[in-house]
Amino acid sequence: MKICVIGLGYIGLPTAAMFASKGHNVIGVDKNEQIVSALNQGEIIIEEDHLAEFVKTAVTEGHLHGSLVPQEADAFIIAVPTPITDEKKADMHFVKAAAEEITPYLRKGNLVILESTSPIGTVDDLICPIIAGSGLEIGSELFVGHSPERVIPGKILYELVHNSRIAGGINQESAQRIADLYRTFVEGEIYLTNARTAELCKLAENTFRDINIAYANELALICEKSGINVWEAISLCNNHPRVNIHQPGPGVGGHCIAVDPWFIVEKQPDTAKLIHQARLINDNMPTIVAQKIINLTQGQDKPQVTILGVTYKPNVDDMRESPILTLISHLKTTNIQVIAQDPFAKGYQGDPYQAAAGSDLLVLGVDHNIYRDLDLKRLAQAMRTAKLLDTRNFFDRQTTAAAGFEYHLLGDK
Ligand code: SAJ
Repeated sequence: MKICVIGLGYIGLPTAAMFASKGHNVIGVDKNEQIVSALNQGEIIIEEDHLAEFVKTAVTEGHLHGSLVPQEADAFIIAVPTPITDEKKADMHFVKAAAEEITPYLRKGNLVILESTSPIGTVDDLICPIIAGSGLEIGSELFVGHSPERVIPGKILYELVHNSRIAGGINQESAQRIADLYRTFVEGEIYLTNARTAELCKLAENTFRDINIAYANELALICEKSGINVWEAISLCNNHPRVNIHQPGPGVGGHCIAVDPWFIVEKQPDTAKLIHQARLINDNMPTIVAQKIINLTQGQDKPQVTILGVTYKPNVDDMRESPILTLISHLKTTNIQVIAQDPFAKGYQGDPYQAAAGSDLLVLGVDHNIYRDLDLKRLAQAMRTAKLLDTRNFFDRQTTAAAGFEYHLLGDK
């Protein structure tokens, strides 16, 4: 089949390469000239394990091409960003533009699939009216639906193949055609449903995780006040066969979990109360950590703090919605001087020992595996006051104490 994938980001590009690897003729479309010209040379400008080699092979074998504009194809997959506005509303202008862009190229029998995470009703109320402009009858001449991506950054290629998938169509025929297309590379189950259910499921999965993390964060604050170590408590609770409490931390970041629950709240603010509250709890964590930092550096002349980790989660280079960036902007409104270091984050890749030199507090913000190699003694010696605030239960209290640190742990007395 000829497949046109609109949007070559963290989802569109791996998906395009995956279809190409199975022999389909894939056109990857993006407005960004840098992305398109890199792709046509078999290169990528984003970081994801094994993606560079995978894309290179697809391009070299002649199955994947980049283009600034769509072309006629059998199937069109829309994988453009759905960011959030300052008012916490889904910004759908990329999806709208993509639907408008493909409309002149649509032909009888085509399949149009929305992959971007979107509010309930996007396929029915936004996409279908636009592509109806092709003059083709929706449901019998044009098949349409939503098949949300559910891959986790860092393991995208593995999860694209092995995760189960939802194929939500505007009618049964559309759902079936979507399932048949993804079956080319999906080894997990593919479940058929309608488009609205598929839209809700994607949002509900990420919201489940957000609420669970908010619960862990609330427990962390409760435990601090009760003189209990929340990390030990959660680990003990999770021995129960039906309990799986997530981990607390300095907040929830990324372009999915910190964003998607708002797409539900936006449509039904009076009903989605728990979902809204979880968002507020998680969004408040950087403020809570900032207050701890202020308390731990109180009385210090010209306090300086070094933060290890800036990305939204460990072992990735993505800084979108990172709670650590929020923490840094909070601290910038105080008299505390902040130095941040992160081996993955562009602009923060300095030497960790130099970053810690002369500081009064070291804050572990992101639990990158590479921080396991840090020489804690050397870090403590470089600092003016060897205090450590661990927001991820990454370090061991005894080990840090032996290295000379006064150790403080989020969610502990
Ligand atoms: N986090 C915690 N505690 C935890 C787990 C995560 O504080 O116990 C924080 C992380 O540090 C990070 C944020 O949550 O700041 C989100 O990270 P994540 O690893 O939970 O999720 P994402 O955003 O990288 O990917 C999620 C995944 N959704 C689920 O696991 C339900 C992925 O499968 C989705 O495809 C992706 O969102 C997406 O694109 O929607």
